[in-house]
Amino acid sequence: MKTALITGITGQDGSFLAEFLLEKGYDVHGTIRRSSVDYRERIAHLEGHSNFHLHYADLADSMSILQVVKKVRPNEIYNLAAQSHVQVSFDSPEFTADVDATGVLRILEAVRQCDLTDTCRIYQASTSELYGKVEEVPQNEQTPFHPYSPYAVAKLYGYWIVKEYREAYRMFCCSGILFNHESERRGETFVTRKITLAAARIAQGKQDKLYLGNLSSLRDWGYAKDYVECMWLILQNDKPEDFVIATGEQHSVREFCQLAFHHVGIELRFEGEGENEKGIDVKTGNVLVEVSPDFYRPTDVVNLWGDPSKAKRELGWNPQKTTFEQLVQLMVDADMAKVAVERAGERVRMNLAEYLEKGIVK
Ligand code: G4F
Repeated sequence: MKTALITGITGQDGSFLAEFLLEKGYDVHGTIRRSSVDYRERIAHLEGHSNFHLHYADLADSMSILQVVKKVRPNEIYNLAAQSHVQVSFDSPEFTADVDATGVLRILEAVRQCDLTDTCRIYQASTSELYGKVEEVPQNEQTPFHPYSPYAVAKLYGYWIVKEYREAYRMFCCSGILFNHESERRGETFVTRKITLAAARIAQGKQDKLYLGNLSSLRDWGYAKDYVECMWLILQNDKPEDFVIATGEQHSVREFCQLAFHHVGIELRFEGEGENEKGIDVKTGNVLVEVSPDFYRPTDVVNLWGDPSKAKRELGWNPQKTTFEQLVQLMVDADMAKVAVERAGERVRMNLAEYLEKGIVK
């Protein structure tokens, strides 16, 4: 039985990867951070599984990383933990650098200090944000990097330190350069989830309007569940190499929005430009989407489009397993159900309050 250690196991990718590896028969260990608020929602269904174990550790704390690596002695480490929000990195650049840059070094050094360099393979969650102010479209493994946010600069260090340890110490460590990957488990402040949740709330009368930033930004959006398979394939390869993971298809934020609203039965027409652009309900004429400069970034990456040819050819990975249309549909369906459950809960609470007031129930 192989043993895997996943940092960031409570996140979207970590939870999908844990499920994937458990199905493959792995003993799965994950690191979590101490917090007074419960953030284990995505992995709650796995707790209690005999091959699933959690440990307290933090990428900002080298001793905690060293201890968990020493205890678990994993065959594979998937370093998915990060401060992953690009806009937040402008407000917390130092924290982002500590976790997303130095944190990678802490993992690599822990493996070295525990004498696991020959037996432990390491996957580093790298990002298409490295291409930033893009110098080529579409982007592949040879495209020059031009990071364009504190997040991307930190992740660039992570990319290069992995390459350095691979060459200096012959470690099997690789970066997956992942383009945007979304799902029903995506955090609610990333643009796709913000849109699908708002579309569901607007359709069910729980929200009036959605405010977004740059509607023209272009992304290559894939399904996170498909991407974790590729992370695993990268570590099963004969040689340690870096791979672009993307769908090879590009869409704008505006297009994502139109498709999401279409799935809840609302056709949107966009009118105007820049800050004055609006998404209007074709049937009612109501303005449902507006632009707010609050969501603009000091520097924004606007043209990401990945070329997954290498992963397709060398790993046999299928980048189009879930299409863009299917991705939007499954996210909207999940949020429609979530909002419906919330509304049902509200109705029960309201009825209960009324019954208590009238003395019908005590
Ligand atoms: O959904 P986003 O916040 O994702 P972003 O910045 O592309 O980063 C994500 O993908 C990267 C992979 O390429 C990861 F490395 C990273 O960790 C993260 O998972 O924004 C996508 C685009 C941006 O251009 C942003 O300016 O959407 C634009 N946008 C427009 N309105 C918005 C909004 N983004 C957010 N979060 N919120 C808005 O209201």
